[in-house]
Amino acid sequence: MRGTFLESPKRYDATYDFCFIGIKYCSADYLKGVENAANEIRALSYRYANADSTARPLKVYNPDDGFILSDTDIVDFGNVEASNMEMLRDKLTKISFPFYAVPIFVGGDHSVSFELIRKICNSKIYNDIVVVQFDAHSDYIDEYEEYPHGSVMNEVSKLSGVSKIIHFGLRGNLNSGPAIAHSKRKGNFIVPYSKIEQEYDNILEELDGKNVYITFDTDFLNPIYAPATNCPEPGGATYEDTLKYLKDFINVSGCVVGMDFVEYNPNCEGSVITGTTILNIIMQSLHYLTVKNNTKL
Ligand SMILES: [Mn+2]
Repeated sequence: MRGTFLESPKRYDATYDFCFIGIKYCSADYLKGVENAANEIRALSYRYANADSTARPLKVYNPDDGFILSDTDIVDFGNVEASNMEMLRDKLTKISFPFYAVPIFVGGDHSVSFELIRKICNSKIYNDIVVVQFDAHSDYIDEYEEYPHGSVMNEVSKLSGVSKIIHFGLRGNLNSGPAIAHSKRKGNFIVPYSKIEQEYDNILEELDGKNVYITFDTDFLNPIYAPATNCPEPGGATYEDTLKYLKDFINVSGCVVGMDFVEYNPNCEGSVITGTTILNIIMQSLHYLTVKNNTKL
């Protein structure tokens, strides 16, 4: 269907295993642009939809994995648009999807993840969720009212359904020492980018068999691959490393209960390269999730 993610059918048109949900929300004027991320990703995804007017199966192919989305049933729920947090919460409450469908939330600044994870927790289907935060920053400061995108993980950690946060890939001079120390005291797992290799087996052990929610901040990536984000930090992961981490984490988990992709700002320089990188990370994640589900059957 024209205008949707990978020309997917819209909600109610089909059965599905995954739902693409755009989050059209920005918590602060100086972050403006992030609310357009989902529509930009949809626009960039046309290139990967079938050129011969057949809607499915998708023929996206790469030399490493072969056809990556031929078994993937995804629908596009459109956008959840909100001008404040209460409205976002209210609109999210009204959305429902079957328990087996994995929501892929795209767009917004990082503040939205609190409402997204809260929604998953309130479904009562999952508890004891480990949140893996791909991010250069811990987002664990204590001032949710003033800096919602910088304190979102502090709020997430208070949700009763969340057992632990893994801050994965921290680096750079926009971090807060007291915030990281606070999170550590709370029993969360701090993984600086420089320690990923050293801590890798411990991370896999933490995720083994667990309910896992993945929140992906664009600035986890080296800004060479993804410059269009509000708080870029020099250094960071390559595209290939990122795929390896996602594949391993998805495979070792018991169940991935949801994913979000935030902090992509199409208004910033390098929008197309960033959007293309994020879009491909989403497609590859869908592939890893589909393979995992099919292996389980
Ligand atoms: Mn960040």
